[in-house]
Amino acid sequence: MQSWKSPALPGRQDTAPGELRLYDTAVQAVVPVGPSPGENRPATMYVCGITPYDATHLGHAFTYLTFDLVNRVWRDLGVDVRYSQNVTDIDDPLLERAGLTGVDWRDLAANQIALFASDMEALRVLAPDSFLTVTESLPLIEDAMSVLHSTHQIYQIGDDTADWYFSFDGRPGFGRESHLDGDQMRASFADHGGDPDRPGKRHPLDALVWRQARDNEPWWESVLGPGRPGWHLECAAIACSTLGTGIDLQGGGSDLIFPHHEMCAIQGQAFTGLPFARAFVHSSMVWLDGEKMSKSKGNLVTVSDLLGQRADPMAIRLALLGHHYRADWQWHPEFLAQATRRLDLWREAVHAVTSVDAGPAIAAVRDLLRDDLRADRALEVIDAWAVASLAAEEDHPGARQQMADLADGLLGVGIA
Ligand code: 5CA
Ligand code: ZN
Repeated sequence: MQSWKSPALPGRQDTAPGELRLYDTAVQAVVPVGPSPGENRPATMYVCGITPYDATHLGHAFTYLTFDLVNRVWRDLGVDVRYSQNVTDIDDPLLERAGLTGVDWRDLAANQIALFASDMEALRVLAPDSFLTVTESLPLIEDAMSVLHSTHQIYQIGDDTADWYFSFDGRPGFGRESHLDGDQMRASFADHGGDPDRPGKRHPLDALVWRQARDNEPWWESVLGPGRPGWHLECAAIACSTLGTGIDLQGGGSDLIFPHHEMCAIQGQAFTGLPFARAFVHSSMVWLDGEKMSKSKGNLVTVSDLLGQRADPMAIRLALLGHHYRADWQWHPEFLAQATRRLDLWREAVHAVTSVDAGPAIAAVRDLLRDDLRADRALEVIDAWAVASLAAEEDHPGARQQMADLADGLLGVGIA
């Protein structure tokens, strides 16, 4: 699938060497993520993409902005980045929405993917290098499934639907990403589309890898007969085929910690024989009306709604970046009003005739972002520089351009 158009990055400035540190859900600590200084290899990042049945809401946008910062910090460190993102364009909620609205599921998906891409472009999110839909990826998913089949790691359950399941079988390493105990896993599995109580399964946590064709559902031919793939295997197969094994970062919102990312890791390891990811990073949930913002519940504010109300996309970006990626927070329209004032201040300062040295502020912003993406505090550093610049009596040579380039390149906020 064609992704969106990336904004141009300003020329990279010389920076102090360093590394990006993030909270790894598996390690339960802030640790270096990506190549270490002097290690000459690209960073690899897979971020779980949208299920395209409704418009991008601010929770999705917050998640993709979090990983956009990761991408930008790595590039600022001089690291090449390989970024892959999927689109779950065949899934139960998408088929249900298509059925309810009388729209062909393919048209619903295509329209929502186009809307997502235009939202990402407006928010100046760097486009992934690989942006594969599941329907485009069936051959590579089938390759992964064939390995699982020939190595007897999947089985067919004996009722007349004959779906295929990944055999959990108490695998070593399962649980190291999410740290949940058995009861918690079972509950979370049931809450996120799993079927722990389905009769005929060998273990409640066995996950569907191939759903045999049903009447009125799309299906494809495969080595396991006609049907469609299971969610976790899709992401594991797309990640491994686009980026290889041992990727630096598997990312998504915290609602994907279990079962999705635990299952991706165990299934990816099962068909490659190698560890799936070095780090698992999760963005917090954005709430609205006392609950997680979600398409299924309908409590959401969409990016396209705000753009339709003439919000400046850079103000939307700033409203989201003002929250650290690790603590859940609730959306309030006042965040957009505050961000609009902040954007006005920054614009005024970079277009003013006076300024103070940007060097210390730029170094502080870099340190804050490298140390667990403290974008919320980095924005305050730029506020202070802007206020001081507007009150200054002289113009510090180059400072206003340097600050505009930093905001653009590292934070993705175009203020020129
Ligand atoms: N297609 C799957 C991933 S393979 C999926 O979860 N799609 S989604 O459309 O439901 O979500 C897309 C991304 O947005 C996921 O990373 C999800 O964790 C994140 N997300 C969903 N709701 C929120 C929210 N309220 N706040 C923050 N991130 C969210
Ligand atoms: Zn995924």
